Amino acid sequence: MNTTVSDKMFEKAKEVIPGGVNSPVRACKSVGRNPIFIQKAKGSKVYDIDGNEYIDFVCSWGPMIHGHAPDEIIDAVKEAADDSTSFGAPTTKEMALASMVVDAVPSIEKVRFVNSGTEATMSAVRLARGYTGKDIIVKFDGCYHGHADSFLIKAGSGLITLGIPGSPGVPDDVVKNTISIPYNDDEILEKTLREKSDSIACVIVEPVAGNMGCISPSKTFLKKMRELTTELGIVLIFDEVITGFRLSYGGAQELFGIMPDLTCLGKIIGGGLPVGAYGGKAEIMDQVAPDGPVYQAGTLSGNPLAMAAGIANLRLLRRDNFYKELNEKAEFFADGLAKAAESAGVPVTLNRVGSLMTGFFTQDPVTDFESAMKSDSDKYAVHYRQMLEKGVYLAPSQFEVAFISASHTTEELKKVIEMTEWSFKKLA
Ligand code: HOZ
Repeated sequence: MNTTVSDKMFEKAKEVIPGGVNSPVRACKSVGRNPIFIQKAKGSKVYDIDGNEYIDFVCSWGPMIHGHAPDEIIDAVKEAADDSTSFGAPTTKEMALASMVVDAVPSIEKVRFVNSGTEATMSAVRLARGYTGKDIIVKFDGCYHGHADSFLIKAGSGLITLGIPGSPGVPDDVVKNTISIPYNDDEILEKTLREKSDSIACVIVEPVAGNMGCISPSKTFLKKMRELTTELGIVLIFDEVITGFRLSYGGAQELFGIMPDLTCLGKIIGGGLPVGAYGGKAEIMDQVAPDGPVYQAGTLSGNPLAMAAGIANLRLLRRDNFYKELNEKAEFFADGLAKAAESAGVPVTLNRVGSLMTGFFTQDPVTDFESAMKSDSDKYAVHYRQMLEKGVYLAPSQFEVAFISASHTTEELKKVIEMTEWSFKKLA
């Protein structure tokens, strides 16, 4: 595989963009090679600027649940663009998408659109603080809620990938208001919430962790969290930026039957355009300006192209058996990968929830940040490079998830399982 043009472009990009990328994991540092520059994508395939073709398991980190460039979404965006790309004023499109979100997500009665997942979580936390009059937020080690100051403490995604514990530039005064505790530990959760309930505004959690690799919640974790937060007057926020409209049409909350007070969304609701949203109980959402005193605003919020793409994306999800078929495909793939590891004699723990999965290079169960960190990232790096050579585009980090889309065919998945076995055997 020749990536000479990508390599050249990366050198040029580094002259004008920090690290040559607009989001750190993309620089591929932890997998020991230069990133490939993508030219275009269709269905399950991405094509780089050297003309190489890859089967894509990054899927733009989640939004492309139907694969790349479905006609319905492209047509909707083109049609919307003909009417201009932004108004900074109310439109019927934003009302239509809001209604679809309210109908779909069980706990959301009202929703506000923003431009990214980061904006959604940042705004939801401000709202929780405004609503409760308390300051402290509780998060979980290895969960990632975007890059707002309050969340960059023992965070997942790029920070765990690059081994960064926090970030310079986040004032101590902000850090002191964030408590980060282990994922899936009911005891520490209870102790923390009971001890500090008078000052805790909210608990924010990824109901399935997707930024330290895929980690499912234990049977009791979310239930306990819901019971405690209700009892102690703490707002419960589900960050469903990854899981929303992915694990089911109503997200992880519908799958597990646990209702948060506020939900953050992004990725799929924008069909690949920049969108985030936060929503929840009307009683809390009515505190947002202009109805209430909690301020949040944005020129491009509810942008007509993004709304059009989101509407088209959600419509496609309502096809009969969509999630059943997607999850079956993912199960087939995960089983195949686990068998490939076994046959190659490489210790791999395969975590999967619906169409999200991660193969951790460790023989032990991965249930939290600490156990995720035990996986052999160097092995993952070699595996990543070997698979790329064979035309498989994986996330350039051990601590991200693989996304299965409706456009991945069983034939393709079989082929990738075979390549994985080949790669694992080389590793062994
Ligand atoms: N940090 C996000 C993935 N968990 C996005 C990475 C990117 O877009 O580069």
